[in-house]
Amino acid sequence: MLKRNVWFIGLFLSGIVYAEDGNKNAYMIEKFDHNGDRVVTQEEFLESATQRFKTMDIDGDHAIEQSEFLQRYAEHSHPTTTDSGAEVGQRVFDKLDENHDTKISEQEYNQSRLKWFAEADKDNDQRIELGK
Ligand SMILES: [Ca+2]
Ligand SMILES: [Ca+2]
Ligand SMILES: [Ca+2]
Repeated sequence: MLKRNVWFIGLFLSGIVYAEDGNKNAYMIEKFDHNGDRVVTQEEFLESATQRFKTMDIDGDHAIEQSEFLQRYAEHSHPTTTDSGAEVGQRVFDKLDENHDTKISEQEYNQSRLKWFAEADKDNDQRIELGK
């Protein structure tokens, strides 16, 4: 369950909608393949991560503070009856803030992004293609 949430979080942060496991790669290609070769390289992926980070870093200090994160999260999340958006957002934030300094640094952010990349890159060739 946690793993599923974490994957959802990754999709949320990248601004794409939730996809079932089988369609992950298709969604990632649709979203991150900038040059249209149906392959997402690590560079293409991190480029998008950097853009996204800048969008979330409202005051431009190269860190996403809790308030910035929760503000963005509230704008995009759809709270359910069992979980308020703020609670979920807080959990996501804690997960991303690996050194617990109440900020998500660009490094922490990129690290988490690389985990998504690795998870989707099943044949481990640093490229995301359909089905591998
Ligand atoms: Ca490409
Ligand atoms: Ca900031
Ligand atoms: Ca941190």
